[in-house]
Amino acid sequence: MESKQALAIVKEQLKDHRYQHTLGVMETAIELAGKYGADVKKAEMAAIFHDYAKFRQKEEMRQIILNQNMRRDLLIHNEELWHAPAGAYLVQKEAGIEDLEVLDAIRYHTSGKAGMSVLEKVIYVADYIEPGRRFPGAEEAREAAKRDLNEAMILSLQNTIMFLLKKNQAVYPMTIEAYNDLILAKR
Ligand code: DGI
Ligand code: FE
Ligand code: FE
Repeated sequence: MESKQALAIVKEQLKDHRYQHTLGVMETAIELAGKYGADVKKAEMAAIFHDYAKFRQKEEMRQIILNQNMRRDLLIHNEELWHAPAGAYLVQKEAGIEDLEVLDAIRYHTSGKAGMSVLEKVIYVADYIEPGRRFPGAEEAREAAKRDLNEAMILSLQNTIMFLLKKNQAVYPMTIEAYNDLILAKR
């Protein structure tokens, strides 16, 4: 699929602010993929579709998680996590994207996971540092991404985990596993 067609499909699913974020993720993901040796075309596609399900009804996403035999523990954790795995399913079903590497980059873009591929890391980090992101820690992760993709991953995960802890929220096990995996690999 051409990126122009992909963008037109996604634009219909998103509010304007979220579409602008998607354009930022696309631009950043293309840059990171070139720098760190991921497939640039796949990075572009995954970035365009990564938030495809962001505005779907909670109930629809809950049914997808149940019916597609996804991890049940998603349902007891923050609903913010659901649009990533539900999105991977819907992008395949509704937009006809069949590339498993692209679908997995969408699937894991919120939770992260242990043993992420370079493409998955590119999308995770691009989502965190795209130019529209202004939250504390974004600039630090942006600087790290210029030097080392894993360092940028670690900073993003640390910030997200600390953000959740400060709000007294649970942290999804796969997010902790992503963090531990990267930290332990440094030793
Ligand atoms: O969809 P976006 O807003 O672009 O970004 P995202 O897909 O990374 O969603 C991030 C939100 O998910 C962020 O506000 C934190 C929230 N969240 C809730 N529980 C968890 C979580 N994020 C992670 N990584 N792990 C959690 O357990
Ligand atoms: Fe997202
Ligand atoms: Fe996003």
